[in-house]
Amino acid sequence: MKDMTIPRPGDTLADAIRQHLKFSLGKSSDVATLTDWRMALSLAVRDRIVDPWFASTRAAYDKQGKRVYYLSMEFLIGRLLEDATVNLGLMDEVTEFFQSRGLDARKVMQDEPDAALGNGGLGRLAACFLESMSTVGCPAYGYGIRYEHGLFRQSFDRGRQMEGPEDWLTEAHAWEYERTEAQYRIGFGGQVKQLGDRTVWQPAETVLARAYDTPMIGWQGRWANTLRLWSARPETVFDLGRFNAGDYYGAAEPENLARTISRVLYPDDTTEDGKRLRLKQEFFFTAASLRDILRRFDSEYDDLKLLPEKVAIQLNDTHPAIAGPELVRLLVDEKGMAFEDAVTVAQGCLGYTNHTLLPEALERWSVKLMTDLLPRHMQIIEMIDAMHKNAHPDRKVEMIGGGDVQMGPIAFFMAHKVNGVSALHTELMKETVFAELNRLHPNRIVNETNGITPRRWVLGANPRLSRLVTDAIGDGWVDDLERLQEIEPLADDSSFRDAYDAAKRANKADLAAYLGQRGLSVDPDAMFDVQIKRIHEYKRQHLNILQTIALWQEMKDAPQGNWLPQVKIFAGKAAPGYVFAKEIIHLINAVAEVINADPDTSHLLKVAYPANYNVSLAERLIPAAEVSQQISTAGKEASGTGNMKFALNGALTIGTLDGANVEIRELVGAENFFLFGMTAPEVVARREVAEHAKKAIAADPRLKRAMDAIEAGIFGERFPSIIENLMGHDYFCVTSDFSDYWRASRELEVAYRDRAEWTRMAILNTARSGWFSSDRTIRGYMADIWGAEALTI
Ligand code: F58
Repeated sequence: MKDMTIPRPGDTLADAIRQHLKFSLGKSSDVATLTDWRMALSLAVRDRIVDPWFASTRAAYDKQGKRVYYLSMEFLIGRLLEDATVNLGLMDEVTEFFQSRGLDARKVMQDEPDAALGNGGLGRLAACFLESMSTVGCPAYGYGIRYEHGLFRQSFDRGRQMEGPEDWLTEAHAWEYERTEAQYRIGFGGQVKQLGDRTVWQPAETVLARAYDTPMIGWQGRWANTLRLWSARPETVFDLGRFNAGDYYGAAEPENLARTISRVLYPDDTTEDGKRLRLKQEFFFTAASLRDILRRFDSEYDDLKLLPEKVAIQLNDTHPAIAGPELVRLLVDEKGMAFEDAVTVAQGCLGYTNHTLLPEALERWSVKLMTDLLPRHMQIIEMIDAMHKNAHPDRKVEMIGGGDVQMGPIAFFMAHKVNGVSALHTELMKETVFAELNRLHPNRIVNETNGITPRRWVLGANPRLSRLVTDAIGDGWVDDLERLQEIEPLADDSSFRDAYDAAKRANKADLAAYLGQRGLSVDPDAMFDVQIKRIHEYKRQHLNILQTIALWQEMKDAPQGNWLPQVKIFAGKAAPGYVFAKEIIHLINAVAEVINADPDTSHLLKVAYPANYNVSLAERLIPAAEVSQQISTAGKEASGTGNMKFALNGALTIGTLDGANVEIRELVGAENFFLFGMTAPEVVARREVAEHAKKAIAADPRLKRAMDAIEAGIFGERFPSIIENLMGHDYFCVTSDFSDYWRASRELEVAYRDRAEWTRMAILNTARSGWFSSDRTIRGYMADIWGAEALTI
């Protein structure tokens, strides 16, 4: 009879898993597949989130404090099961349950598909923030798009990147609750009419935004927030008239068109159609989120002037920047507020985070497209621009300029705080892209250096290191990461060092086995050197591979030399339309093929490029890394967050003074960091030197020889676009930084050979990187930008 009961959190987890297997999945344990077990476990864990989730929602209502709304086009969450299990402290129970059935709990958890609803750092930051907001008890909602297809699946065909669709939703998924009642009508196009003194937007086309909620549980189940993702659906599902007339395809057209909006993450925006769809996506989720926010506000308060006191809306980059004009539209056109008041209220609510200074990444939309798709918003943008010009007649900045609507300046003006994501980046924002706006609005720009959640990136991903730390200092570090400092004295304790080393060695063995299953055998005793991130010229994976070629050439000159065996690991995707980045991938794979097959050196040097980098692969690679490659052209990487994950997991950084590398180096100590390369101002100056690349190549015979080898076709093709770029304008100064990178790489090898000293440095990296917890970052946003208070249940 016991089997007949519905699983409740009061039951043991084992009972709940068994009951879900039977009643929710209709399977008996003798025929259950891995996916059945994973779903049964997920549902059992999910049940345990519901009570804290309800309690958090209730506590936020009772307190009547400020709620935070984090608007982001991307949430790169990866898998949720392990995170939830870790946060609820259920890992041991789960491991035991599956062990008794001859199953490996980690394998069960790895059956979950990654929710890859993001491109890279920006999306992953949003996911870390969701977890930290729950951990620190910040009442918050994440708002985004429920893409049917997340970031594409990467494979290689003769070394070249191929893209396939990622179908995370076609696999069983346990975490979301569809909210049929939370649905809004979102319009596009049409006309703006004046009805008496009221302005009315009459859209030509409308779609419905339907909410799907995923609870995000914090550490120890102390609080749970909601990630609310919008899915687009048609108003009329089906055109029966067309169907009856025999037009079967046509009958489904309205549905197809509507669903396109939430079909894929970041469609190619190099075509006019792509741009239109992207802007539609941005407005779609922003408008639905604002309506939802106002509905919640209206249910509690009746004075809209209170909005800034109760609502903080954070714009994750300019992707949701249409929130400014849309909020003003809602307040003026639908709530009857005066325009100036509406702007003030909106500014009081909005904050804007900038993630890049790269000019090509700053969003702008043609006036024509904006007018066509969002005619009322175009009028409001003109009014906002005029208001700003009135207040600052001498201003030298445009919200509408060169035929384009500039989303950066709009987001800046409509926000009461604008933040950069590392100290250096924030200073550069003030000096470059937002120099003029900073002059007009001093004190608006603040810095909030990025962070990462230690629950996923240390406790979950690196259980061996976590156990070691917890044995030494207790588990208080998990939500108070700066307590890692307490292990600092142990850096001088040889038995702790041995244990730390053994944990790293075991992580490396796991990774070696993983690479082995993918056809590449590597020696787990070699040095593991890792560069994982999106492939981009400014991140300079080509600098790394050039150095690898040069090293290989020297090894080949003297294979009997005292070389340090090493594995160079790369992983990352290139945007499908980014031809140069795809050439870099092709080059790395081509070099890997030749080097890995070279009998003279293959015991010394291997190059690995596992395909389809995602959050789950990062969780395997980072704990096994000994060297963290953070080698961007100074001034170009806004912050980086991978750099923090590596340092915490005891990899030593070789890097430039860029983004948060600067702060990492300050904290871990210059002597525990391998610095090289030009500073941001030196890069700017270097670009002014005539033929700087040619000069750099001529001055470094190793670099010349490596480039000659590529040109000579040693790696199959000759990669002319890369060679011409490097010999030509070399905007990212790969050639000029090469010599110093070579020097630092060799110094790093010398340091690595002294095992005790290296491990000491690695321990110091772990001990001193606690500041990079995203809990600290979130508390910074709460205090400096949101004015939100932490709550408990
Ligand atoms: C990244 N930006 C920054 N953008 O490059 C990185 O330095 C920073 O640490 C991180 O944000 C978090 O602040 C980033 O990931 C994107 O992925 C764009 C999203 C929209 C499409 C183009 C890429």
